[in-house]
Amino acid sequence: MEKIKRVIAVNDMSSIGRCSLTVIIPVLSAMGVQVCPVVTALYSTHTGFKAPAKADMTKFIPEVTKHWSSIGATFDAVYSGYLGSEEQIGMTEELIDRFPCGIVLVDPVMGDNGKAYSAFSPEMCGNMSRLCRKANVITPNLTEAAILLGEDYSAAPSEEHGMTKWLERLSEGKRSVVITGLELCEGTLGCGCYDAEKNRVSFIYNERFGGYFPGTGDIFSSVLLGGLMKGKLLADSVKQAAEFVGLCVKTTAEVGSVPMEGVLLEGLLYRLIEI
Ligand code: PXL
Repeated sequence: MEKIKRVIAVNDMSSIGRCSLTVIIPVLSAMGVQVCPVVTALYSTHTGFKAPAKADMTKFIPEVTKHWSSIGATFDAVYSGYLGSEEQIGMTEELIDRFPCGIVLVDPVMGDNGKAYSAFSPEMCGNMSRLCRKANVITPNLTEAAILLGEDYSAAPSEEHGMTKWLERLSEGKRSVVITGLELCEGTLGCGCYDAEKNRVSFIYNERFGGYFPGTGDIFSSVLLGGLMKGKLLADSVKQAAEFVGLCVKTTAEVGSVPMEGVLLEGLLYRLIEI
């Protein structure tokens, strides 16, 4: 059996709604990766539900990393997602420095559908931009790409040429970039992909299914990371991630499940075992 690789996943645990660690752990485990969570907060549900109960874990984070250093723990990747404060963004930067890894994937979770999430101030968005500089792969959706570039979401490019410019600007010539949620082509949902190692841009289109489901960004980034940790090329990993998310959305929409509950992942995880 091959050595099991492991990833530090800096994210929250939302008990209901299938996002963040409740999807990251099963997805990466199915792909044969050990997830070591650094829990930023506990939520009763994700923030799309009204008034979730929350326990902030900021103070616990340095204790976790200190203990890991004391036992000489090592990791193959760092993956960060939803971070609740400027302080947590700073702690994630420290963690990346403390545990040097070949793969650092930052999903700059800040908003969707053209709007920043309510908890994200302009200062936090600036700090997220700084955190992205420590990554070798970032996976913003179109809303987050616009925020990182200081551009207006409504002025986002609507064709590949303009989107290539956004990908190149986000990469700053250094990091790979995957922009998700592109509607460049009627009836499809696309991803733009800049591979910094190969200096190559590609676009991937999948059939678009109706409805908005929370947590799909987390599932996408997790499958992508799983692929990269298996040594696959960025574009191949993006394709697999987009196809898996598409399958989850299609299955969920067919069943008619409540969108706020996220996608019905449980019955589809077996598909990731063979990837
Ligand atoms: O999937 C992103 C996410 C993560 N964590 C929490 C959220 C959201 C999106 O709404 O509310 C708590």
